[in-house]
Amino acid sequence: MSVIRAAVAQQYCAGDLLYWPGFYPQLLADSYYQRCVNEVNWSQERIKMFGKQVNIPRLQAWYGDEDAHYTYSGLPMRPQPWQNTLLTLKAECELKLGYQFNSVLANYYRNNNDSMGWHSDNEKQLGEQPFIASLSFGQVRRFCLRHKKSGEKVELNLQSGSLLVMQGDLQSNWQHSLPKSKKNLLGRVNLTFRQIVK
Ligand SMILES: O=C(O)CCC(=O)C(=O)O
Ligand SMILES: [Mn+2]
Repeated sequence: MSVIRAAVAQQYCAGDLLYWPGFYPQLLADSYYQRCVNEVNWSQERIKMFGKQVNIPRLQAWYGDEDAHYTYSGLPMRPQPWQNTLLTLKAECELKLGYQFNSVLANYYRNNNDSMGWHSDNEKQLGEQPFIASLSFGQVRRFCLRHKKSGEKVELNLQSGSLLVMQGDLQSNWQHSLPKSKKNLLGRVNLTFRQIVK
């Protein structure tokens, strides 16, 4: 059993993937969900696909320190200045993990048709071994991992109030995605705190 599969099976930390399903209790997670939906300055980004501009299937927002510039899926992102709820959540992750973040990519999946395709967060600006803390609030969604060489697949249901950490060689060896679902689903907010290396 790979380290990553062990981490998922045991639902605690092992290797490059660490997972705390109940990092926040449900009532607090519900309240953070509402606050993020209402307070984050969401936008509908567009990307070029097969020569045509299309909406990406979710809303997004990028917040961070002034100098934390980032390009994500070919989209140059200028950070918005930090907002209170995001700063609180960042501080709580930093305290738990003993690691500092200077930016966050916020994703709002409005329903089951919103998704994120297969990718690795392996942009140069994240350094050799990106350390990413991912908070989930709202609808439970399936998070999939696929090994780049062997094709091995691992899935976990990201709970509301959960904290997932991706670190070490995870981005070098694996891709991840958040697939659409056929079932009607409510909204989910995901925050991935990152450290942009200057
Ligand atoms: O929504 C998620 O859990 C994944 C988000 C993600 O992979 C990203 O922001 O790079
Ligand atoms: Mn990602």
